[in-house]
Amino acid sequence: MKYCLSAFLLALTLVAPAAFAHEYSQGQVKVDHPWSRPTPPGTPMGVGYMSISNSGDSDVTLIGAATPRAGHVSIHETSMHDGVMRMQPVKGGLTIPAGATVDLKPHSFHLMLEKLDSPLQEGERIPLTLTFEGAKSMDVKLAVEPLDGGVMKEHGMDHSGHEMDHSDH
Ligand SMILES: [Cu+2]
Repeated sequence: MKYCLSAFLLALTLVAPAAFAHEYSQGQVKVDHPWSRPTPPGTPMGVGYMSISNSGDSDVTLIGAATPRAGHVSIHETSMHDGVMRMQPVKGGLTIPAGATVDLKPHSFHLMLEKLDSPLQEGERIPLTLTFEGAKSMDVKLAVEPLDGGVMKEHGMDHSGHEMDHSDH
């Protein structure tokens, strides 16, 4: 399963999210191209990716997120430990330093949409509220972008791998 997860993440890295760009600005925070992946029926978890920029002169920390479509949203980080890909919660939130941009993307930081009420469908826009420390909360929409056929199969594996990974902790 661990191997499958790594293969999936590699595959995702090679598939550039092309579709459509959209961005949201509020005060010093800009959220660029929030997007997600369709989920197979019965899969309880989806992902959220975006790029967050902080043009202010003080740090901003993403401390939470919520959507009506999921029971819970976590901020995760994917990292390598002894050659094994792992996901774990980002403790204390994800800080976007003054003047910096942090990318939530495959293989790295991401939001985990847990306990989905129904599968995420290609073309949907998922309302998402981002909660920051140092900036106001922000409403954005995750665009659910298409998967190509080749990635679909491994996408399913990712979620089983992910669940297994969580049970380790
Ligand atoms: Cu995760």
